[in-house]
Amino acid sequence: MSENYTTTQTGTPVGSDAHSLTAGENGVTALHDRYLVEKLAQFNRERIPERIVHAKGGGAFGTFVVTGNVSQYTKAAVFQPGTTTETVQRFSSVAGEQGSPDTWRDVRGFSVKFYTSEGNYDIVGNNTPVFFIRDGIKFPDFIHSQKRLPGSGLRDADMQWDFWTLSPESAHQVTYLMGDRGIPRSWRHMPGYGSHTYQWINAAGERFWVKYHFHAMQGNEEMHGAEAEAIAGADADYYRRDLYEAIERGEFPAWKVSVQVMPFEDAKTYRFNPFDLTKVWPHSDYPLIEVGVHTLNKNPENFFAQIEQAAFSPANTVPGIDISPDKMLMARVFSYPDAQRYRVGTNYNELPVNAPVAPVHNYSQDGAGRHGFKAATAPVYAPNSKGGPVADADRAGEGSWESDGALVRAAATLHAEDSDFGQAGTLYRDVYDAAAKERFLETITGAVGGVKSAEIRERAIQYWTNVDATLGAALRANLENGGTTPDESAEYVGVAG
Ligand code: HDE
Repeated sequence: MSENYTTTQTGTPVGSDAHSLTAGENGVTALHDRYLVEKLAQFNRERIPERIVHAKGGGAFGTFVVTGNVSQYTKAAVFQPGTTTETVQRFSSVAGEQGSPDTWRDVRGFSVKFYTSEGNYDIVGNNTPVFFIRDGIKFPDFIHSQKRLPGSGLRDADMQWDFWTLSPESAHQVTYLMGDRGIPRSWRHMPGYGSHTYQWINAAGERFWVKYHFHAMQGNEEMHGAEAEAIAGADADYYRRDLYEAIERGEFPAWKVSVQVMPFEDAKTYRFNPFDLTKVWPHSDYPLIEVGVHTLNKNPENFFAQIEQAAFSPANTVPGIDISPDKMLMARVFSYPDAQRYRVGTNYNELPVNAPVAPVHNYSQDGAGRHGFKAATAPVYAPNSKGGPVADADRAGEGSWESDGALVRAAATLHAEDSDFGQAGTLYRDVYDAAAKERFLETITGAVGGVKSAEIRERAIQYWTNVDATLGAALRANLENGGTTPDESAEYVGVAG
């Protein structure tokens, strides 16, 4: 008798994988055919809600090795000289649903979970150092404008550009998006950023502000318009396949991890608001400092269990690292665990891919899917006189900053050189070479050319003129000469209109 036999979910051997239980060969199906019922019911429940953003992605496991010495800035064990930490990383696109082509123009997610000895530390960033908005309250609106019209279910250039041109803080990130960074050659050939400003705390309790940079050691490479469109049609999983097959070949992609470090007190007077996610810190102000090397060297054994269920969160910090008063980051700290409780379940952190290597001591218990538990004699409340775990502020190493004033709803105070278009113009003029500028103009001509409303199109031309006057003039000329005139009758009046 073979030991390779089929069973029910509860381990009972089954009679057939090909025939339902019926009354005679041609008779009715028996409702008590428990294997048939179980198989169909299990099948109906194979999908969990996809991520509301970053739904399409892929990932792998890796190793982070500290190669620098940043112990003067942080006491976090993961960043101490000589430390090696196992990791899992997920790459993603932002707006596309599951099944959408990897090579559509988009920002790419770049998330790393470090299984550190002091708990899991997650850096959940993108392949661009900035973002479209600077206050999380606008995030659902932003994403709505990038996804689908409520009526037709179609994407809409008018929605996209209506939002962007009415949110000028988006200009820096849109300049990245419409540039070559918008379509990387692969996930292996793109940089990653923590994007936000974070706080590091050293062993003496001194605080610093930092920004993370991941530089692809295999180099940055991009693909452009026609090639990306052809691949999108031929292979929607191009990036996922590239990463998986490279690791299978033993071609392990690696990123050099560095930080920019700002002294705590500099934040108040720095020329840009250092907590404004639409801004970078010029490297001339705060140069890169080497931290380590992150290498991806193991493919997932099961994509759903280990990548689809992976839960990355900016809320996952460790002693010596904390968040900063960045309004986007503070909103994300709530949103990610909330999304993961909804998407994966209450006890998502018990899943192997999310479980820490560090011990878990607390008083949480029960909840759907719970399978870990403490000894029956362990107290389930604090404080207690039964030897239960006790919070230790020193060990926690939490960060802090001064925050005062009446509760208000207002934009952050501007720093000397804060503006919505300044750094976008610098990126376009000083970083994009002539060929990149040419490709950029072609891309925005196509994108803005898709806008039907004359009013929104005019705002888009003004938006790019604010980034760079020459660029704006060239865009206007292209649109007028290219014959893509707005359709007055198709004025986008929004859902309520
Ligand atoms: Fe996200 N984001 N985000 N985001 N984000 C999610 O979390 C959110 C933002 C990013 O591979 C969600 O578990 C808010 C910035 C990545 O699993 C959700 C705001 C940056 C991933 C969510 C932002 C990101 C997500 C969806 C505005 C780069 C995929 C499912 C305050 C610095 C992580 C989930 C993975 C996923 C919320 C803005 C990157 C909905 C509220 C800025 C890479 O919770």
